[in-house]
Amino acid sequence: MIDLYYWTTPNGHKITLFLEETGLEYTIHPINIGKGDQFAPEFLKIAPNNRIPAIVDNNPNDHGDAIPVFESGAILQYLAEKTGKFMSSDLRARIQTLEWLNWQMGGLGPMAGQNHHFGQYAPEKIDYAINRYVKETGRLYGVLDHRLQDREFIVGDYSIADMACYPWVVPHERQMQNLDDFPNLKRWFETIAARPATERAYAVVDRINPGQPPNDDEAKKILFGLNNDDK
Ligand SMILES: N[C@@H](CCC(=O)N[C@@H](CS)C(=O)NCC(=O)O)C(=O)O
Repeated sequence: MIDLYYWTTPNGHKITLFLEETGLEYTIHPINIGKGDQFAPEFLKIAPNNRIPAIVDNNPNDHGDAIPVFESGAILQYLAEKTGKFMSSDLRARIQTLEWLNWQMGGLGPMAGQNHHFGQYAPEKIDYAINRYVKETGRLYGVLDHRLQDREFIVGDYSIADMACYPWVVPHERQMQNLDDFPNLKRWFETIAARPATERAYAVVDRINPGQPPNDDEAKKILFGLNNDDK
């Protein structure tokens, strides 16, 4: 049984995508990041960076004590190695999967995250910052589009590299990107969206955070350390 510490955000979706694909048994522990649950001492013991997602694997393959894992890339790699699924054991395919997983973790995720921040949440609209992150998101979409020009998925069969990237392409409109500009990416995106496990993973949102309320002032204070003087 996996305990999943989760909220309904792109990094959270990565892990429900994996768990729904494999059918691993899991229990969701909602961590409402707009209400500050990520700072609870019990959660920080598992996830010292006060960010979701995190897991605890109560039945590790070595039959030892439960293993906590934080950072979505590490979680995907851990689960792929635990199950032997969604990451090839072939030397060359494995390193490519890890390359693209890390590309998402160090590039697409942070740049698209700043795109969301400056485009939607920042109290001040700073053109330089908005343009910088919209452009950088577009550049990264272009890199992925090029990678996908002669293959169905990022590396071989559907893998943790795809699961890491897909949730960050779901909000493409918010990121001011038009998928028609990236035809290979668009085809890949539609293929993954149609997988039954993807539908199940995204259906979790309605159960855990129905209506997905927008971040209100209180949530912004918690998430971004904003107070009234910053507005
Ligand atoms: N590199 C981390 C990033 C995790 C992350 O930024 N999570 C966000 C939600 S997508 C979060 O928990 N934010 C809470 C906060 O900013 O206090 C990962 O991939 O796990």
